[in-house]
Amino acid sequence: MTTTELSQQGREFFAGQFGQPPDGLWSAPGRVNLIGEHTDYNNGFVFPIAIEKRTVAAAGLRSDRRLRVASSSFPGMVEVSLDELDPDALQGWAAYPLGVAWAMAQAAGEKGIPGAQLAGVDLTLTSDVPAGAGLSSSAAVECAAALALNELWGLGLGREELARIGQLAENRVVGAPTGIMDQSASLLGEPDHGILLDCQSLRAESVPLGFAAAGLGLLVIDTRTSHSHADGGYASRRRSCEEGAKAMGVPSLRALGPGDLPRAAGVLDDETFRRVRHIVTENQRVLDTVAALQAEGPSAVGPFLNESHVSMRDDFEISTPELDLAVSAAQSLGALGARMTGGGFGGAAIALVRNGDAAGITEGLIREFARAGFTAPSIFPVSASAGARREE
Ligand code: GAF
Repeated sequence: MTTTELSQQGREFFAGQFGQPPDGLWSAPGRVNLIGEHTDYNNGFVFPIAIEKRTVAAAGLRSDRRLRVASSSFPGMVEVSLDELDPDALQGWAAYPLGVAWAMAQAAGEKGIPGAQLAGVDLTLTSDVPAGAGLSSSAAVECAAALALNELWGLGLGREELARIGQLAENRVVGAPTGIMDQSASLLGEPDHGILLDCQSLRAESVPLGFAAAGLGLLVIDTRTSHSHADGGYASRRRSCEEGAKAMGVPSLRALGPGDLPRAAGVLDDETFRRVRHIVTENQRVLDTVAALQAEGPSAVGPFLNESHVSMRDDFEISTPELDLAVSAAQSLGALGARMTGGGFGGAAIALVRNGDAAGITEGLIREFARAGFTAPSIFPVSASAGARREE
């Protein structure tokens, strides 16, 4: 769906819910991470892109203190007063936009704008980012809502602050202990560029990808096995990383390089060592990927994607049989590189392919999934697209 069509739907949905047009429309994209998985909360490096699938927030100021939110993907409207916004009481899909409103009110307070000065808002969400596919539908909602509220409330917060607000909503309100990558990708993305983000300094560099010019494209293979980062697997990986850093006497795993791994092998138990080795080698792979891209062009990144998958499968243990099949089948069908993307335990893989091979690889993947008795995957191309912005 084009953003114009999505905006049109958003405008109509808002009018249907609230009986008047919105004050504005803001959109934010989902993301695909090219490489750098679980490195963000270890203060490491990530290299995601924003994708063309987006969430549109249509919003309008009210004259009272009510917040009303509705989503075209879920039934019902959720209403709460700004005076009763309790981060522990928000649930379900509405926890994302209302969690952002709560985090935003905190940020306003820190800027010396008392929460009592903020007006109520009506807000609707319309999206074509598939939920649960590892494409960060949640960050798209958070960033679209954050952009809308930032402007309607006149807070003037910068993109780095908005990314932190989205992350805070997700950590504190939704209860998923995620890092800053997804919100940063959604807010900072640019067409045909990857975002090299240093999650320690939050310094972001837009790196030209040149996929299309090289005749290459990126396929998403959504295994349609869903995942949730509020479940135990993500949190337990995060805990292992923190324990590994503590045992190694460093503030975060970012402080370790490949040269520290022999010492880590002596200090850590086998499982923690493998978790740590994934983070340390993955940070290096992000930097190597960007260096190879810049020196040799996009077809040089394939081997790093493949290595990243092996590391996630064997060391970090966040892959699934469906993701492993998506990756191995894509590789044997001619992809230049493939890996699972996102938090893992389900969701999607990506494959870097020559455009002329995309149809054959897609057919072959569907065949292999059927042969394995898995649910048919949803396979579609994505390209690096614009970050969050006001549409109207
Ligand atoms: C999820 C999280 F939200 C991100 O912060 C990141 O940790 C990712 O999993 C794994 O790289 O998308």
